[in-house]
Amino acid sequence: MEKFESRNPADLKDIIGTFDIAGPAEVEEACQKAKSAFKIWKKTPAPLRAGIIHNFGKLLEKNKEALSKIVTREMGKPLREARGDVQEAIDTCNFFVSEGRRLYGMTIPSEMPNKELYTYRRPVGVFACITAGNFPVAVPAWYFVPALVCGNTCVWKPSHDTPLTSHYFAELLKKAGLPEGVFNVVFGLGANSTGAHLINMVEKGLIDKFGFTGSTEVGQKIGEVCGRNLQNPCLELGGKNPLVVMEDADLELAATGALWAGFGTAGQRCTSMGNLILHKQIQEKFLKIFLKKVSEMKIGDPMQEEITYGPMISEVFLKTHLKNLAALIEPHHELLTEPNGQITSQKKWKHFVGDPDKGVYAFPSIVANVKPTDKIYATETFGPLFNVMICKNLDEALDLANGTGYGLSSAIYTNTPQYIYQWKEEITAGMTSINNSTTGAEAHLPFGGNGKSGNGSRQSGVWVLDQFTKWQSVNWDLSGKLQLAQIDTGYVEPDLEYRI
Ligand code: UN1
Repeated sequence: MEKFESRNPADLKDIIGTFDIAGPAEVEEACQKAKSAFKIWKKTPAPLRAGIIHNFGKLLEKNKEALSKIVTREMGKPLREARGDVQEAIDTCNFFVSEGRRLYGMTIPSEMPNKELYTYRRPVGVFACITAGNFPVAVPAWYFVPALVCGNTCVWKPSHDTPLTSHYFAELLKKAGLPEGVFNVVFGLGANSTGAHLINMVEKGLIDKFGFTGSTEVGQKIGEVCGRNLQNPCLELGGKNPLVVMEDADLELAATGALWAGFGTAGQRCTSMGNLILHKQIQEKFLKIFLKKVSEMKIGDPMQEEITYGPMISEVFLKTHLKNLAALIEPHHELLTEPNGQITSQKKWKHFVGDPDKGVYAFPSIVANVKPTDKIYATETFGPLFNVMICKNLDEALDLANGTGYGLSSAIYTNTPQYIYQWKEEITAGMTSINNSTTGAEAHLPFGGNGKSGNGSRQSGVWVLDQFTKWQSVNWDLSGKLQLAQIDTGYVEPDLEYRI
C-alpha cells in the first residue's frame, strides 16, 4: 500500500509517522461499514449516543495537554493555540451532550378531530467528511460530535497534514465506547487520492451527507457532485475577511485585534484577516501603533509559550505563500514590512525564537496601496499576508468589506452605536465581531459563510442539527375513518352580509 509521511513543520527532520494511503477499495469498504452500522446506531437512544460523546469530552480533557502537543508538532500552531483547538472540541462535546436529551420535535394541532400531528428529527445516514489541517481537533469535532449524537455514522478523510492528531481523535472516540463501524477513518491525500475516492462514493450511492472544510475550488466540486445527487452538503470554504477601524476606535485595542486576526496561526485560519480597512483620519496613527507591534512579534518554535506565530502548516503552505507574494504583489503596491518571504538564518527575523533553518517559517507581509481592482484584494492567501486599504466613511468601508465575493467572517472597531447598527445590518459575512478579531468564534454560535465562503450551511450550536437530521412529519389518524385534509374540515363560514 502507498504511504505518506507526516513531518513537523518546525523541524522537517522530525518524521512524526508514516500512514497508509487508502485506495478506492478501502474507501468503499469504510462506507459499507458505516452503512451497515447505521442500522443499529440510528436505533440507539439519543441520550445513550450522547453519553458516548460525554465520555469523549472527558477523554479529551484528560488528554488535552498530550493531544495539544501533537497538534503543535504536526501542524505548527503555537501550543497555547493548540490547547484552544482541543478546548473548542471539549466545549462542543459539552454542548451536544445535553442535546441528546432534547433533539426536540413538535406536537402540532390537526385541522381535524381525533388526529395528531408530530415532527421528528431523523438521522440522515452515512456522513462523509474531509477536513483541513489548520484546526485538526476543533473542526472535526464540530462535524462529528453533532453528527453522532443525531444518529449518523461517519467516514472521515482527515488532512494529510495532521494524521497522527486524527488517529488519536478516532482512538479517543473508540475508547469513549463508540461501537465498531460507526466512525471510520481513511487516511490519504486529496486530489486524485483518498479525498477524491470519497467524493466518488456519493455517485455510488454510499453517502447521504457530505461535509467539507477547505478551499472554495474543491468545495465547488463537492457541491456539484452532491447537487447532482440531490444532496445538500455542509461546505465551509475560504474567506477574505475584512477588519475595519473607524475614526473613533480605541486604536490600541484595534491594533491588538488586527495583529491577532492577521498573524494568529500564521494567517492560516479560514477566519484570518485578509483586508485591513482603515478610516483615513486615523490611518497614520493606527499604522504607527500597529507596525510597532508587528516589529515586536516573536516568531519561531511553536512549543515556546510567548510565540505569536510558528511555522507554516507544511512546506506546501510555505511554497503557496511564496507564490502568492510573487504573483499578487504589483508595482504600485507598497510593502509595509521588509524583508518578505521565508525566514532563514541568513534572512532572519529580529525576534526569532529557535532555529529558522529547521522549519518552514515566513515573514509577516503587509501590502498597502491596494485597490479593489487588484487581484490581491479578493484572493484568499492563507498565510501571514494581508492588505491595508483606506476608506472615507462607513459606506465605503462596507463596500470594500463586502466586495470580495467571500463572506465568512468580519470585524469592526468603533464605539459609535449608529456605525455598529449599520455595520450589523449591511455586512454580508456570516459572522461579524464588534471590537474583537475576525477569528475566534465560540463553539456554540452558528459558524459559516456566504458567497464564495460556503453554501449557507451553518455549523455549531443548535443550528447544525438541521445539517445532521431530516425533518419527518407524522399524521396519526385515530378517527377510524378516512378524513380528508382541506376537504373534510369543519370550517365555519362567516356572515358576510353583516354591516355595522
Ligand atoms: C477554521 O479556520 O477553519 O473562529 C476554523 C475561529 C476558530 C475556528 C476557525 N474558532 O477562528
